[in-house]
Amino acid sequence: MPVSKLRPPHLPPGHAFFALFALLLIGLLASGCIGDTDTPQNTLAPEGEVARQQRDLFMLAMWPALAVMIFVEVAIVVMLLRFRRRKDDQIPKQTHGNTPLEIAWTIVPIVIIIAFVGVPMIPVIFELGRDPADDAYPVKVTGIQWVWQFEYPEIVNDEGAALVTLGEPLHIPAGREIALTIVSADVNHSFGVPRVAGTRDAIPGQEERMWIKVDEPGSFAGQCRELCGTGHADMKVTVIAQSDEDFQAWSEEMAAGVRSAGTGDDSGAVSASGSGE
Ligand SMILES: [Cu+2]
Repeated sequence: MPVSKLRPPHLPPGHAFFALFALLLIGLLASGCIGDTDTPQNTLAPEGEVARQQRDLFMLAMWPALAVMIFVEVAIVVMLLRFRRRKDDQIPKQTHGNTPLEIAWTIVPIVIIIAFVGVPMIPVIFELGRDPADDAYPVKVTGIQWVWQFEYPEIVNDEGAALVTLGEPLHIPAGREIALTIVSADVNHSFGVPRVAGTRDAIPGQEERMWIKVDEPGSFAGQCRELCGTGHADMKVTVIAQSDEDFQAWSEEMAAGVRSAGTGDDSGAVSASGSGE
């Protein structure tokens, strides 16, 4: 069909209504992302060093992406309106390809991304992925269908047995680096407490090492983030960060009445709610 016969597409009224409806629906759904920053599992409201650095990495990538998106979308709209074909307009001279321009707009964005996003990210990624420090407080985390088990090698009873809890909150001292060793007893699980740190998978036959550090005493909610069977939704976890004195007191209390793995009949001092709210 000759270009002169082309007519601008026009939206039937039904389609326009649908487009408007879709737009409103997207707006409504997107508003759910704003939320209260106090929601229990808000990644964007970090309470620990790891979560904070991860949030900053996200922002480092998100803001330039947002700026590019706005620039491109505005340019498209301006060009569509400003340079649209009007009545009696002639077909302009047709050109195809411009090698220097294409090379330029390939190289320039790559340089910008490497310089402003890639380079600043590298040290943070290494810092977050490093092994826990030698003097970090150790806890062994085991994912079990469908409960979390925590072993505290530094809390031992008279017989030298380490404290093991099942389905109870993870207790840690606030302001101190914690060395988590994450394993699984059966299938893949994932240990995730968003306000403390991103997730780390618990994989059978594999030992994952991860460090976390919570700023202040508090209680933080998390849950298993790897579909692990019918009880997956109930596989919640609460991290309770305590001041040094409180943590010391709790440790001594636990050491006095220490239980070893397998004695599931002992209900213990801490309730096994695990919900964190
Ligand atoms: Cu799980």
